[in-house]
Formats: sequence, C-alpha cells, structure tokens
Amino acid sequence: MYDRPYKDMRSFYQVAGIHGLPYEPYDRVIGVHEYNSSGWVKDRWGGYCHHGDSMFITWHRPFMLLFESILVNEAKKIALQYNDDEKEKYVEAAKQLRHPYWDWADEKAIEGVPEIFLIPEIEINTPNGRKKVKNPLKSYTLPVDLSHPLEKGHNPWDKPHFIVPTSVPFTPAGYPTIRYPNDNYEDQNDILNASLSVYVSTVFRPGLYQMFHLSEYLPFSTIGTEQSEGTSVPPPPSVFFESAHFASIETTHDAFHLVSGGLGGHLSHATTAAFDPLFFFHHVNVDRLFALWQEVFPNSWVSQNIDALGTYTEEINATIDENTDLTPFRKTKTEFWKSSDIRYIEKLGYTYPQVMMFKGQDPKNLQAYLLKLYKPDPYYGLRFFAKLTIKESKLVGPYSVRVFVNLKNATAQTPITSPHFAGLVAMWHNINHFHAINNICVMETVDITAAMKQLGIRIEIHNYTQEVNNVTDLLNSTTIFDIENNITIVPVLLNGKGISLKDAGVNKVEVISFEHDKVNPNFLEENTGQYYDAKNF
Ligand SMILES: [Cu+2]
Repeated sequence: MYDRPYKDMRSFYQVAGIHGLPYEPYDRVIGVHEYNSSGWVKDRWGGYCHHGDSMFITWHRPFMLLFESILVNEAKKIALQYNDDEKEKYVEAAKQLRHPYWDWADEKAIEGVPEIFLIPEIEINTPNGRKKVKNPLKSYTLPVDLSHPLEKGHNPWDKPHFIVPTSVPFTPAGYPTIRYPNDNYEDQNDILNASLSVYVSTVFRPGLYQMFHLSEYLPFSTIGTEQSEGTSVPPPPSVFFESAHFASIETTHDAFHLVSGGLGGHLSHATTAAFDPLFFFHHVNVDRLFALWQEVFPNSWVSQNIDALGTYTEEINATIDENTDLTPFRKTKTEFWKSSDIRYIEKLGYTYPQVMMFKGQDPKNLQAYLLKLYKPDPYYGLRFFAKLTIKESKLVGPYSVRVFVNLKNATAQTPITSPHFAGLVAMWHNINHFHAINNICVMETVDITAAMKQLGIRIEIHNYTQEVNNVTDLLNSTTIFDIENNITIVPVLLNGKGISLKDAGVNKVEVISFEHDKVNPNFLEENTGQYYDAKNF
C-alpha cells in the first residue's frame, strides 16, 4: 500500500487521506473544497470522517473494512511471490490475515506502546530472502506536500532547528509521520510511553469501565450532546439529560489520539492522524469496543442527531440518522454504505474473539467480563465523578482539561504523575486548520475515585452494602467535597501551556457520586447519583 503510486485508490496515501487531509475526493465522491492556499473559507470540517456526532463510531467501521480488505489483497498477492517450498504457508497466512487491534486499555499498556510501533527497522522474510527493512508500523512518509503554506519546502532536519508546530503537524512531502517530535524532528518515545502509562490508569480504563455501563446509544457513542440552536432535531432520550453523561467511546478515543501523538505528532490532529500507521491499530480497537458494546446492549442503535461540525460532504448542522450515507464508502456503484448496513459485524463477515467467547449467552455475562477486565481499581461501594461541561471553546488546536483533587494551586506545570491528578477530558475534535469550531458542547465525566483513594480521602465510612441502608445519609454525613476547595480544573494545550477556563470553554463542573449496585450494573444511568456540588464558570 505504501509503494503504490499515491493517486492509486488502493495506496496508503489515498485510503488514509479519506479521514482528514488532503480534503480531496476519494473514489470520485465529490465534496466541498473549502480549503485553499489562504486557508479555510468556511468553518466546516474538511475530511470525510465524522467526529462529535452519532456517526463517529459507525463511520469508522467501513473505513477500517476498506483498509483491511486492501491490506489482505496485497498480502495474498505477495504470498504468491514466495518460492514453492514456502508459498503454501504464506498463501494460507494471507487468507487468515486481518488487521490487528491494539488494546490500549489492557493492563499491559501501562508498560507503553508495543515495541513493534517504535523500532526503526525490522527483519522480515521476503520473497527474496531475509531482509532488514524500514519498519512500516513506525511511520509513513508522505508522498505529497500537505504542509501549511508557510512550511512549504522546509526541511525539519535543517539547522537552525525545526520548531515543533503548535497547531497542525509538519507535513511536507518526503518526511515521515512522527510522535512527540523534538527540535531535531525525532520521536521522543520515552515521553510517549511515560504519558501513555498515566493515561491507561486515569483515562482509558475508567473511561471504558463507564462506557460499558451505558445502554443508550448517544451517550455511549459521542461527546457532542447539546443541540445547536436553530435545528429541529427531536430531543434525545430523557436519560440523556437526566443522568450524567459518562465517558463515551469517543472521548476515550480522543484521549488516545492526544497521548499517542503529543505536540506536533500526526496522531494528535484529525487532519493528519490517519497517516500514522498506529491509527489503524487504534481504530480497529475502537471498532472492537463498539462491537462488544453492541453485544452487551443489542437493542441500542443509532438515533437521530445533528452533525455540528459538518464534513467534506455534510453540511454543518445536517440532521443525520442510521440512513445517512457513510461517504465515501460505496456499497454499489450508486449506493453508499449506511449505518444500518454495518450494524451486524457477522453479516459483514467478521467478528472479534471476545464476541465469539460470549455468543449465545446472556449479554450480562459479557458485560460482567468487560467490567472486570477494565476495572480501573478495586471495587468501591461508591464512585465519585467530576462531570465537565465544555462549550464555546475559543481554541484552535487540541487541548485537554485536567482534573486535580485537593490541589488548589494546580497549574499546567503540575505533572500528571502527581497523585492529585484524577484524569482528563481530551478536546480533540474542535479544530479546523485555522478556525475554532464553537458549535459543539461536550459533557464528559472524569472518575476521581482512584485519586481520592490514593490521597487517603475516605470513600466509604462503612462497608455500606452490608451496614448502611441509606446512601444519602452516608453522603450527607461525610463532607468530602466542595468544588471550590477540592477540585481544580486545569486546561492545557498540547505544548504544555495553560489556558483560561473561559478560552477552553469550561462552563461548569459538577461532582457526583454513585453507589455501585452489584445486582444492577446499570447504576450510572439510573438516578441513584448524588449531586454533591456544582460550579459555573
Ligand atoms: Cu480516531
């Protein structure tokens, strides 16, 4: 796929280029071309991919399938090039090949990104014998200049030093994709692994743990929750507003993008993310999590929503539902795949190991398995959450909103390895090249229980399941939180600079606690939550 001419539809460049840059038609599916040398004409997202709406999770499914089917076809062709004594083995392997996923919430991910994504060279058995080759999973070299006009022709290895870009990553032709670039345009894998290790326990595992409790499609699938003004979309299910909006698959996915790319890294920006080969291992994992969630909640499915950001082919604020075309993925010459077509993975001819393990069983068994697998910390009778409402951000470029417990003077310089750091909400989607997109509202929730535990804040005064009948009394008797003193919200740009709550669009923070009812694992959605305190900014 790397070696094909870049205009070939089966080249890595063309397929990866569906997601964001170069904002050009794939498979003759014409969109708006509102990006020119002077920048964006309109505040509309220029790639085909959906973010911040209910098609985020369904759009990426045919995207992964397209990539995988091309990859497998290449493998089948390469297999035929081996000598007769090896050919059969490779032909068989190519038949079995599927794009792997990397589970970044697995406990093993605390040790960092698997080495296969980091080493510069690998030795493989080619049809012409064993060879050392440039590792295709470490980076991809852009064949086309996609750089900002000011960067054109610039060589990042030139002196004076390349300056790590604070917005769109460096993307001239002939240079590899990169993660956490330093001033010499080299990957900083130590920073990548150290950051990832913190995220696994503070963001990924708590995020998935919350997600596998959410039975409603919208809160599960996306960060965007509030309708934009002037649209006529019916209100979402009542549970959507009445209960807190817990971590969606999208917000956890967003956090992975930020932490894997870092400042100046291609994965950190929707415009360039798909050019890093790690993107596909990440998104196949996201698809797997989607498939598992579908098995747990088989009756939940795409509901009507609005596309607040727009795409290359979709107007801003277009009404979308399960019958909206997943462009540019063609089902036939005249029809596109729709979310309703990709609902059942078995009908598409694939599955995942954990889906198979629990086939035919009560979905609660799979849910219990997943909750155990991603449990962020030992069982507590109560869990505490900081729920953030973020809207009208003034920022161009990704940032994160960090939550600290009992550290009133926390700043952007406070390391995330601090025991006071509870977790964060990643803001990944709110960008175009040059304009902030403000018509999105994010409500996401950070689990602060583990940080409280680490700080020695008493979470349970009794083993309440046995001894305390009235949880409200319990909560009222322990004044754990007032937000003013106990919770500090710190928005931080990718370059580590702090920004004001106002610029970051942080409108509100609420602290909520829930009792975890073992009998009914859907505790997040039932109104058992205690609102402790709320603060508007
Ligand atoms: Cu993504």
